[in-house]
Amino acid sequence: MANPLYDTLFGAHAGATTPFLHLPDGSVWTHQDFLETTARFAHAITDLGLKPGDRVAAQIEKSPQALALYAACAQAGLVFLPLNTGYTVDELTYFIDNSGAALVVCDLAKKEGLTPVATNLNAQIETLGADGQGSLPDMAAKASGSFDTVPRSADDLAAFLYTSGTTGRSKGAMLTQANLLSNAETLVEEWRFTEDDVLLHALPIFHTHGLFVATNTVLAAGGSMIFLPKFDADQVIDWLPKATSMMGVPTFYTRLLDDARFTQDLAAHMRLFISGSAPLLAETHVQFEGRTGHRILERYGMTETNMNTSNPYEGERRAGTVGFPLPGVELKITDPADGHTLADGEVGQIEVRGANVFKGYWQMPEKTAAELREDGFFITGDLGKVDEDGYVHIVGRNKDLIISGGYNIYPKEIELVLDEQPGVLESAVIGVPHPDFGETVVGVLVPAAGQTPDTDAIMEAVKASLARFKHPRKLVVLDALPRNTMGKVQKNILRDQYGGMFAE
Ligand code: MCA
Ligand code: AMP
Repeated sequence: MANPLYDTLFGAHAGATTPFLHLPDGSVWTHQDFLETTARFAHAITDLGLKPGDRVAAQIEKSPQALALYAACAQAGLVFLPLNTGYTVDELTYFIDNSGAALVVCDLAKKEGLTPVATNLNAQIETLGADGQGSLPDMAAKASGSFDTVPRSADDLAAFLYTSGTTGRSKGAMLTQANLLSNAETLVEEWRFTEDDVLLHALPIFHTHGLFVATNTVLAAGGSMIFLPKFDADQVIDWLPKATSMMGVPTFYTRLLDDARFTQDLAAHMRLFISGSAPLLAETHVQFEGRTGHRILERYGMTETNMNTSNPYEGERRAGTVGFPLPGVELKITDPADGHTLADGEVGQIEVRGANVFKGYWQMPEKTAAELREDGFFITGDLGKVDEDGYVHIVGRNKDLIISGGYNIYPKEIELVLDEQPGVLESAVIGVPHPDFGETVVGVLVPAAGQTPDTDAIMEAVKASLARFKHPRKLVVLDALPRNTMGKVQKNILRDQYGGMFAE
């Protein structure tokens, strides 16, 4: 095949006049409409001089055109680098620099702030707004609706997704065509997606969940999506009767359960609700079944690996577990100390291997070597066990990570900002339970000798450098951080102390 990803997910639908995207205003894009826009974008980008393998960094609002930019990169053999729309210029500068992006696509409102960054880093800059308008679509409008697909092999890179690390420096996870395609094809089978499926899509499209798990799976099946700009309970409730399936983070489901309009009747037409990106409380699972008669199917994945495990489509979807390794994915539980494989029932680190596992971190060979073993097993940093029936349970994390509303937040990144603030000697950032987001961020500050940190000024400084979802929801000032005899900060003690802060 000339370009496996493009040909299978997109090209396969050439000429199809069946719906692909149902938009909130009631309009519909057919598969063919989408492919024409894709081809025009592919012309526009290559006319700018980009060559296969170049990176396209995109911080753009969700729209059909934004999705077409992803498809256009696949068609032109470019590496798509989607970025959270909440990232600040500081954060974006790192991604553009580290990836060596040749083109930055952003909203018009962000252009002024990003132009000096792009210029310094020798990247071109074009705009694409939430309404589908901008300089890139302007160029695309003049181009042909057909484009000669650039040949690629399954091992070529298709996307970079940045994921933070324990050191606070984000790493570009390099995902190949085969990584994305193998996972999409597996999920179609496992979750029984067909061309009759209408997926309610309310996730952002700059992460694995919304972009690959949701979109690629629907595309591989030839189905369609109700493409909402974001999760909004009113819109989801309006559209749910027209959908057959939905994917979401646990916050979607707890918010729906909090709404009296969300009833069994409303969900009667649905065949499948899927949850992932963060732990779904067993209590939510049970409540959801009581309300709708549906058992949520929980699955487990990572940016580096796409999806690893899933509860069964047929068979028991067991609350509090993430099901079984997907076909083609090997999973083992190992001892973090020496890597030896542990017996079923024992808790250790989760390692996975398969065609889904990424190629490594962009230009970070040491970090790649530390997490991706030579034999192909990837050390996820999650702690878990396999029970007597083969279900995988995630019981904790061997990495300092907070998951808030499905977004990953690495405390170190926030601590680095807090530590720099006037009057602060040091800081520790912890995740505490939150009724809406699952977990939320709390910053603990230790004042420098004789000083009183101005927490309002510190929050302002945090705003300037970090995306909103990473901001501490509370700052606490303490005389000293609890430490063990090795001098390591005991975050568990802080979590115990402040864990009830946001209790309902
Ligand atoms: C928005 N805010 C948040 C979050 N989202 N703060 C913390 N955590 C968040 N997740 C900010 C808003 O900017 C706002 O700031 C305030 O919090 C309240 O916003 P609200 O209106 O309640 O939020 P929202 O816009 O409704 O968004 C909540 C959300 C959204 C719908 C849960 O965060 C979301 O769509 N999450 C999905 C993330 C996702 O796709 N993760 C997949 C990663 P202010 O107070 O200033 O107004 S991929 C992954 O993890 C792996 C591969 C996997 O397994 O899938
Ligand atoms: P990310 O690095 O953003 O791709 O997030 C991946 C992390 O999200 C995993 O390493 C897990 O810690 C977490 N995760 C994803 N799905 C689940 C799930 N169903 N249950 C618990 N944690 C999950």
